[in-house]
Amino acid sequence: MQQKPSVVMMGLGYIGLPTAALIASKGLQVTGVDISEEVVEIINKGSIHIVEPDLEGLVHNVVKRGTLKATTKPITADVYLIAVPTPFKEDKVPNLSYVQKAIEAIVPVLEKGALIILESTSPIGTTEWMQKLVYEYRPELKDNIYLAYCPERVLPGNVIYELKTNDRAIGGINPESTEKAIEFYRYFVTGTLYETNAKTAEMVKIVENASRDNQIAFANELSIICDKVGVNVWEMIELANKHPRVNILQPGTGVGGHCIAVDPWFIITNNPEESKLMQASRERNLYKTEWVVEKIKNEALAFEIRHKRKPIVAAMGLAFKPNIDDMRESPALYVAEQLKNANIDLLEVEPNLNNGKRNGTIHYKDAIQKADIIVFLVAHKVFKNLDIPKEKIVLDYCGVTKI
Ligand code: SAJ
Repeated sequence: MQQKPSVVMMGLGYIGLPTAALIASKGLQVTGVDISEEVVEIINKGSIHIVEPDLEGLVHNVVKRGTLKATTKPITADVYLIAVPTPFKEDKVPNLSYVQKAIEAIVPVLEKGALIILESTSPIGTTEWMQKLVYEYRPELKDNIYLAYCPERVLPGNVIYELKTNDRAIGGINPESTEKAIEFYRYFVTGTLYETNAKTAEMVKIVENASRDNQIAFANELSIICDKVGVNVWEMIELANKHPRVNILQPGTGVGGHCIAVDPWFIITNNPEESKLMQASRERNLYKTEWVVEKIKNEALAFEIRHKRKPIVAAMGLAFKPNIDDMRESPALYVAEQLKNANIDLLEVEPNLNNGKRNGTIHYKDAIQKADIIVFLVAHKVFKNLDIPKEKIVLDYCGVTKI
């Protein structure tokens, strides 16, 4: 029987850690590498530093079994996976320095026949750039190592399940690399593995998120038009979606998280003339959040004029999307901050937060009692079917109270 390949995972964050743990659970020997000593220490104790359902138990098991070990330096392995951040600077230019550092850490221990796979969202051409970088440091390895790009496409909150079951697009710098990478993913993915080339796979990842951004922008634009003409946007979309070929997404407070609001820039920055629609979608979604802030401020002002006192406003939900506690790039959090900056008396509610993650948040039932204006910013499950006294003003920007 063929021996299972040894694996090094560079980056133990939201994608790297679950992927490393899943691979280790299939009996492959995985060395997880992270620049943070603290993260390494936490993982080696069988614990985790991020919030993701089912992850802690999985990490605990594979660490105990000895198939996952965390460290700050890579060792020689058959397969190197790179899942490090590719953040943006202010000017929206992707920052490949973490990928570069990962490659520089790997090259001294690389051996002939190794396979390097990049999973981080990256500009088109990054895998070829990685290849050049490796050969610059180790010219003798030219044509003797394999490189491929295979984007993750898992949904935060459902990562473990989707890592196993999602189909994947896998693109090598040559057909041999693609074939090697596909063989590797077969160890832990049950979804279909589609062969392509590196550039296509890189673009697929960005386009998936850009496409969702575009579709949400359409829904958000509809919500602004509906508000002006006096139509209930939620009812209207529900009815339009009864058409067999129409599937409009849901409008909201804006687009948050670290993927959809960011990834379109990976294309826009290098192709500004050709990506006008993507830019417009991005701008539309950003504008939606500002529009929500203005609507709430206007309502508060109207209340003050009517009642000769400032209202108390409840911000219901701070996370970037329903039923999670993640507040990164959250439009709801942005709205709350803007309202506070405008000296509005604000009660913050985020039922998914563990104690201590944000000071001053209160229970949603208390907020409903105390507030004059109740603003729904995130459609958390617990906000459905709440009993809200008739005299309260309700502003719903996420459809949780629906029709
Ligand atoms: N949103 C809306 N209306 C909708 C759907 C979403 O306003 O109808 C908002 C959400 O509230 C949130 C934002 O969009 O603020 C993004 O949420 P999401 O659930 O659409 O996506 P993410 O950011 O959690 O994960 C996305 C996923 N990509 C796609 O669905 C195309 C996921 O599969 C990717 O793996 C992930 O980005 C990533 O890492 O790139």
